[in-house]
Amino acid sequence: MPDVLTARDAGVLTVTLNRPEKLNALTAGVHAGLHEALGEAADGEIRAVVLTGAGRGFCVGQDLTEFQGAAGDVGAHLRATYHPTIHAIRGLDKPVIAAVNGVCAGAGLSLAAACDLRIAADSASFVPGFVSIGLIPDSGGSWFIVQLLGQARAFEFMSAGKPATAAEAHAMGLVDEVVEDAAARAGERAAAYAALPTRAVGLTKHLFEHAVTATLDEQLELEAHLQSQAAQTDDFREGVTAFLEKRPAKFSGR
Ligand code: T3D
Repeated sequence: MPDVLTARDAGVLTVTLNRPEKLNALTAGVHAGLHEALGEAADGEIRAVVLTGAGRGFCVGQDLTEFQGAAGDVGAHLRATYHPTIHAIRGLDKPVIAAVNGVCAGAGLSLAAACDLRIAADSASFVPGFVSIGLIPDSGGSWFIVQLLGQARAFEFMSAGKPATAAEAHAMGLVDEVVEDAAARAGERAAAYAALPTRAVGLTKHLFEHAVTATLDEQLELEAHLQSQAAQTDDFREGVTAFLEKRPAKFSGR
């Protein structure tokens, strides 16, 4: 079986990490599969993406058996494998929803945090991971988790190495929803996104990403620039026409 599976349902692409016996630990093979799947997600027919794990784990980060003996140049490994994955998720102009079906640790936590939304199963757990083996948060974890939790809480959570339950993760702002079946709920949320004006959703993602480091003037300029693009879409025309005709809009994603 491939290390990463993809399935299409209408405009939704579900990407499943598929090493259930190792709780979907990340190997070179998983990275390659993930890059291919995220490439497939760029297809214009896909309007929302769900990322999940097979079995009882979401993802437990780096496969530590690859670190047996000398770890080698870990920085180079991160640049070559993890960074392109994180950039692919953030650069995708459509929402990526993490369905955190089970344990989520180390770089698996970074992967979930890089997504636009996180839906957790009530049985899921969140394990900082890195510090427990003498490493620091990587794969964007030090950036996304600060964005989500704020600096003080992020430090407390990531430096203590203590796992959080799904309920605790929700209380601290790490996950958006806790439900019994994360994959089912993420599928519902993705289907709802797939019926929205996809270009506007994607441009909003880009705009908010930029806001993290921009000045007000830079942000005002980007809003004006991207609004010009949004106003050129079929979905903008449909949205206005539907409003004036007092009927529900039917968005095509174009
Ligand atoms: O350049 C770079 O790559 C650096 C990047 C580093 C980024 C990182 O991700 S560092 C952090 C790596 N992750 C961890 O430290 C988590 C390690 N795992 C655990 O602490 C525990 O497995 C969990 C708390 C997550 C879950 O515990 P439990 O009791 O539910 O399951 P288990 O029995 O420990 O694991 C089930 C199997 O998965 C087991 O295999 P086995 O013995 O049945 O054949 C276990 O060895 C395997 N597994 C779990 N995590 C990993 C793993 N195998 C390889 N690598 C793992 N990270």
